[in-house]
Amino acid sequence: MQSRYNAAEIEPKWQARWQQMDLFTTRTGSDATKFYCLDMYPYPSGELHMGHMRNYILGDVLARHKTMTGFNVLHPMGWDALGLPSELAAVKNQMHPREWTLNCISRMREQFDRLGISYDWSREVNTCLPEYYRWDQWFFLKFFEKGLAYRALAPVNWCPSCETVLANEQVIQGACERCDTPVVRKELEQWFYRITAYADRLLEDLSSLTEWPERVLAMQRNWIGRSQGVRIKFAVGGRNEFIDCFTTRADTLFGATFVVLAPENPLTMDLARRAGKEAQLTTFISRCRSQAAALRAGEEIQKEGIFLDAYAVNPANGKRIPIWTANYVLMEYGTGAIMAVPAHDQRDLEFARQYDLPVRIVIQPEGEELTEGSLTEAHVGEGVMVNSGQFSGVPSEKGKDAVADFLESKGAGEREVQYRLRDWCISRQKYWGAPIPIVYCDQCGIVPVPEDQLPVLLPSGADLTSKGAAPLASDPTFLHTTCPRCRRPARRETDTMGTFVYSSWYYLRFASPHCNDAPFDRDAVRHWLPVDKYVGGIEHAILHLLYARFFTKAFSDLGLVDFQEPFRNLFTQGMIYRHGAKMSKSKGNVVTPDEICDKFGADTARLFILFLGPPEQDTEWSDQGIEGCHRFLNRLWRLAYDLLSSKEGQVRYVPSWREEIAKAQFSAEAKELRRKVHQTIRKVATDIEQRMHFNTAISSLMELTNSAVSFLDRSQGLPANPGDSLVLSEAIHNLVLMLSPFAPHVADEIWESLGQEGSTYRQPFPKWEESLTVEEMWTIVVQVDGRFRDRLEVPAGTDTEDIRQSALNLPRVQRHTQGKAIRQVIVVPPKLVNVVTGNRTA
Ligand code: ANZ
Ligand code: ZN
Repeated sequence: MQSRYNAAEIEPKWQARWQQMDLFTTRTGSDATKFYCLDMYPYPSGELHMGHMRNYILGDVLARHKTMTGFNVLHPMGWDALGLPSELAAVKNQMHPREWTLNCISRMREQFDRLGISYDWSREVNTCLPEYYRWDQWFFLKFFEKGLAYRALAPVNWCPSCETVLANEQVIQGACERCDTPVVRKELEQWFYRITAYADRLLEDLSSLTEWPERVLAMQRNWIGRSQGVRIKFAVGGRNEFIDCFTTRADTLFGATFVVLAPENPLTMDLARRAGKEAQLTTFISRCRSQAAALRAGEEIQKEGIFLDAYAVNPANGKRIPIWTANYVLMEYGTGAIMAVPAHDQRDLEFARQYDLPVRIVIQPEGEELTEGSLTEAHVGEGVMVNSGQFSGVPSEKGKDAVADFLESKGAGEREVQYRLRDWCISRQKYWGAPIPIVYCDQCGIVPVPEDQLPVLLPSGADLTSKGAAPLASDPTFLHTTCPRCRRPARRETDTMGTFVYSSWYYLRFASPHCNDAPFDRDAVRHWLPVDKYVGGIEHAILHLLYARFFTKAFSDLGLVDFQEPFRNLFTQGMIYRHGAKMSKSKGNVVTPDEICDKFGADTARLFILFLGPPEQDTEWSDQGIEGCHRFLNRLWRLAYDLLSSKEGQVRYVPSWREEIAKAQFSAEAKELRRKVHQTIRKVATDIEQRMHFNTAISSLMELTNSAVSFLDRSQGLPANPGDSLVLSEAIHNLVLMLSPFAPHVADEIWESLGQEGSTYRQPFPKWEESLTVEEMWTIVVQVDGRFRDRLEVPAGTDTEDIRQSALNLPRVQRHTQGKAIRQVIVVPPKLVNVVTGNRTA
């Protein structure tokens, strides 16, 4: 063994060895319990920084630890290679997206390998290859057959000068990122996946996800946004026409003093026309469109509206109430119309005050008497119904049901459930995606491409920056085809699928990545899924996870899988900040793994990112901390070196310690070190398994190393107790194995120097012996003024001051010292405490 730790030498050596040994190839046909450890795959940006690496190192430590504890582990990696991020980066770098992406992938694979991540590369999945995306097209066809894929008009961002559709990311403050022209909204026919058909199941099954962070469950619940309410019919004055309003507060119906339509509601234009306010409404609509939907529905925005010169009838009391249109009512939610109850809804109140509309209190909070004139804040809470005809006196919560029953019996309303969740638009008018497998024929209409003609290949000849709606339309050899049904000339769909489509099922593909007659092999998926630990960023808490859950449920309905939820346990890691901002290339504050590897080596990089803090929390990067982690590895190396090179008769490494240690005699210090070894094993194992708190696990390894080093320092040069050598051998042996998931290269190198075979990865993770972790206790006699009063139990080695305090706190001691001054406390560890009192205190 060399005296100095040299990461640059040992890391490439072990990486090559691991490859020769085929160490990370998943074992198939093993009867060990399976463990599927998945890290969210990256999109190939070309450069992973330490912020990204936190994710992958966390997953790697877990995968390695699970392997060492006897599980059969699947730990794969792939590339989210198709979609807008890659296309934009490629265009910027003036390369074809395919070439750009493949370059990035090989660069990033090197980065992963250089850090010693234990991926099974034989299962690599790359979504931009036709062998992958053909299955996205196949799923599309299955969904289409089932009515889960459909075409509808939907708005896109359109740059009138570039004549192209822009992704949201390409719109900078309302203008095109390329030419600064203001972006307009344009309606296009696009493809949707009907995720709303699964809204209820997506919501209900959240309760089965007991190993997901509560925060993520809440975000999903909110996104789905289930509301239970009533759809109430308001007759339009003098006509056989109704406005449906969705409300969650039927109990406030008597307080509805006007109706508000969304500006985009078709009825709004109808009424405006009759009122001769068509032009006014048109300007109003375009002004509303420039306000983001989320803003419009909020309370902050300045309320604005137009009276439509028409009246509706409140079905509760037959009163005539005016019909308005206003910016704060959205077309996309509910029915695109509301009954306004200004006394009990803040937005309605602000609107009513602005346009001088009546406010009518119908819910009185308990113990208060609200008055209409002075109301500045709506009372949105519970109370008792007032001014509500036959319902007056009913508590508002009960009133919701009572009014709903009343409306249903009159045929004036129906209970209804609304969701905030919208169908998923999968169409992109972009090049770098899987073409949607549809053909348009003048005779036959919309014709799906037959399964046996898949994949519809992405043409290489398309002009990426072409004018017109979609780049694929610029390639005539792609665009023109024959109708699969009638063989007449037809046109292909030119939209491609968005990025989220591919990532909705990649975790299934890893089970059988080379399957070529199906998206995945049923048995392999049955064996490996669901994912046992999914590690990734909180930024995917909503869309990606929801889409993946939707795919799984839809696949289950198609008979493709036999489970309902793809990810059993989810771990969301916190972000890395540096100089106060999230680490990212655009902020210019990244630290690359290569910098750290060059200077300190991969093992230090791995340890450091884990040592920064609890992995679920956001953490600030610190350049100083790295040195500390590097020093720790040096110290451990030195310990092994000293043990291996010390002379006969001194404390030294004994390869056969395991056989001898049971019957050996140790010094008191050695006994204590041994206890520390077993306590550390227990701490590290539980920190990893129960909480993924790798930072505290690493601290314990550092402490144990320090204890072993100072023990060795103290005994060096002295004639050795043979038992002490065995304890130090046990310590170094377990340290190296425990370190293996965290810093695998140095662990394997020391392992080899200790004369052991192969890689630590193939060794069982250390187990502790509970009996050896127990602290020895001292039983101390406690006297007051020389007379026995009690006994005190403390862990052996407790310091004098602690013993003194514990003795004084004993109830029996307190009884005998009460009211007296304490002159002196004599502590004689490990046997005696004597409390000496003086005169009575005043
Ligand atoms: C009358 C009412 C009285 C309301 C009251 C609230 C309080 P959630 O829980 O989010 O589903 N609303 C319905 N459709 C809307 C739309 N398209 N744009 C803006 N607001 C809309 O909210 C349901 C409530 O949001 C509904 O209940 C409606 O206002 C409003 F004291 O109706 B409520
Ligand atoms: Zn046809």
